[in-house]
Amino acid sequence: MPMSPGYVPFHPNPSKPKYKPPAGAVDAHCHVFGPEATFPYAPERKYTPCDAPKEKLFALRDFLGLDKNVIVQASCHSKDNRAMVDALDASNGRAKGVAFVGEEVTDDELKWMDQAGVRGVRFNFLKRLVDFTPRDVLQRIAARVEKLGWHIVIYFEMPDLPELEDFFTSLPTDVVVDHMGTPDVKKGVDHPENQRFHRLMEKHKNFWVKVTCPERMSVAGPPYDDVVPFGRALIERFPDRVIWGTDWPHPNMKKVAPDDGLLVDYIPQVATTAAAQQAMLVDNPMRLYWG
Ligand code: 0GY
Repeated sequence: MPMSPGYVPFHPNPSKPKYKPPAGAVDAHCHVFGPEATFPYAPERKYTPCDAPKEKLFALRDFLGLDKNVIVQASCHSKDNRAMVDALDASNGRAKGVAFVGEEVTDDELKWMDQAGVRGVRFNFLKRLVDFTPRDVLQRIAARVEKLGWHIVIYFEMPDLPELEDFFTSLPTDVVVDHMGTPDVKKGVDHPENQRFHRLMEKHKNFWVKVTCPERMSVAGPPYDDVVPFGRALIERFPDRVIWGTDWPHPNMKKVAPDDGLLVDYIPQVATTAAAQQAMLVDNPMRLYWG
C-alpha cells in the first residue's frame, strides 16, 4: 500500500549529535513499522506509514550514541504486535516493548509478549489515531496486565485531561504519560491546563512522564527553544519519574521529518545537569523497563 498522502518519511540523514549521552542511555519511545511485506499494516489503521524496520532503528540507536530502545506499538499496526515483538527478539536484550491489545488477547499471547520483553500496554485516546474503546474494557485489560507487573502508557491530548483524569488515576499500575501530556506551548508552562497535569503528577506517585516530542509541540521549530521550559519544569519537579525518547520514525509529522541528531542535542537543554541526564536517560527507564 502506498503511504498516506502527505505522509513524511523519517529523516534520511540525521546529523551526528554534539551531545554524548551517558553509557546505557535508553530511547524510551520509538516505533517499528513493517516492513509491510512481512508485517502488513492493520486494516483498521488511520494512516499508512513509510516502512521503518528494526535494522534502521538499531542503526540509528548506535549512530546517536544510545544503548537501548523501548519500542511502542503504533496504531498503524493496531493489535498485531508481531513486528514489535520481532524487533525485541532481534535486539539481544537491548529492547523492551509496549503493546496494544484488546480484551480478546489470550493469556498465552500475553505470556508470549512478556517473555519477549513487553512491559506495558498503551491506551491511546487520540481520535485521529484509534477508534473508541469503552472504559470498562480498558479496566479489564488493566487488571490483567497488572498481574504481569506491566504498566500502562497513556496517549491523550491535554485539553481532554479533565474528562479522562478520574479514569487515569483509577488505574492499578504505574502509568506513563506520552509526550509531556501534549501541552500547547503557546499557552506557557504556568497555564492552568499544564498546571493541572503537574498537579496530577505531584499527587499520584505512580505516574511517569515522557519528555518527548518537542518537534510535535514546537511552534518555533528546531532547536525547539519554545518547548524547553516545559521539559525543564517536568525534569526539575519529577526527576525520578521522567524518561526520554526520539519518537523515531516520527509518524504523522506535518511538513518535515525532524533531524534525530537535533533531538539528542535537545536533551542537555532540558536536563541541565549530569545527574538529571543520568536519571532520565538511564536510571529511570532501567527501573521501569529492565527492573
Ligand atoms: C507517537 C505519535 C503518533 C502516532 C502514534 O500510535 C501511533 O500511530 O503513536 C502521532 O501521530 O501523534 O506517539 O509517536
